[in-house]
Amino acid sequence: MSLKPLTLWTLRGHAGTPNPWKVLMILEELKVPYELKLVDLADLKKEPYESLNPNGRVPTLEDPNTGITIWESGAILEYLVDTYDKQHTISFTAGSKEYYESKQWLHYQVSGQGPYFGQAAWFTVYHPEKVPSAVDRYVNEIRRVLGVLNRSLQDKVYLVGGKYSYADAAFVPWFEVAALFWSSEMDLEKSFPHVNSWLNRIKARPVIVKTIDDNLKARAAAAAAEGK
Ligand SMILES: N[C@@H](CCC(=O)N[C@@H](CS)C(=O)NCC(=O)O)C(=O)O
Repeated sequence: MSLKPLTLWTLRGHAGTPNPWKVLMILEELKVPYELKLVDLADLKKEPYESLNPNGRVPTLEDPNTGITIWESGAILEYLVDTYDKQHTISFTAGSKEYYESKQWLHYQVSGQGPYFGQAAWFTVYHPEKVPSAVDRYVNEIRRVLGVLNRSLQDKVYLVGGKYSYADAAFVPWFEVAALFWSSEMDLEKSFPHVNSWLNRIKARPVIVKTIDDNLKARAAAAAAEGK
C-alpha cells in the first residue's frame, strides 16, 4: 500500500526543537513518508495554525491517509505506532504488560522529563532576568529525573521488554538539548552511568544518528542565517 506523505509541523529557525524532533525519529524509524511544514514562532498562536493546534505549539501531525490531525507529541507517537507499527518493531502488542509500561514511560517523558528540562532551558537561556533559584529548582529536577531513569535502567538495556521502543526514543531529544546547556552539571558517565550507556546504545542506531545529524546541520544553518 502506498502512503501519502504525512505533514509534520515544526518551528521555522528553531532546528532541533525537542518535541517535533521526537516525532521525526519515529517517522524515520517506521519509514513513514512525511513532509515538514515550518511555522514561525510569531504565527503559532494565531490563525491559521491555531485551527490545527489550539495549543499553539509544535508539533502537529496531519495524516491524509486517515484524515486525522493530531497534536501533543506523546499522542502523536502513540498514533504513529498504533497506525504504522502493526509488526511491533518499536512497540508492543495492545493489552500486554509491555504495552502499558511503554505508555507509562512515554507519559513520564512528556510530563516529567519534557517540562522540567524545558523550564530549565527557559530560565537558563530565555528568561529576561536571571533567577538563580528557578535555575536551581529545574536543574535539580533534571537530576531527579535522571536518577529515576538511572535506577530503572540499572539492570536493563532498554526501558521496556528488553527491546528498543518508541518509549526510549522519546527521551533522546531533550538529552541532546540538555547536553548543550548543562554538560558540566550532568556528567552522565560519572553520575548516571546506566542512563549514559542506554543513551549511547540508542544513539548508535542509524535513524537516531541521522536525525541528530540533520538537527545539528539545521541548527548550524539557522545560526548562520542569523549571523551568529
Ligand atoms: N506538550 C507539548 C509541548 C509542545 C512544545 O512545548 N513545543 C515547543 C517546541 S519543542 C513550542 O512549540 N514552543 C513554542 C511556544 O511555546 O510558543 C508536546 O509534547 O507536544
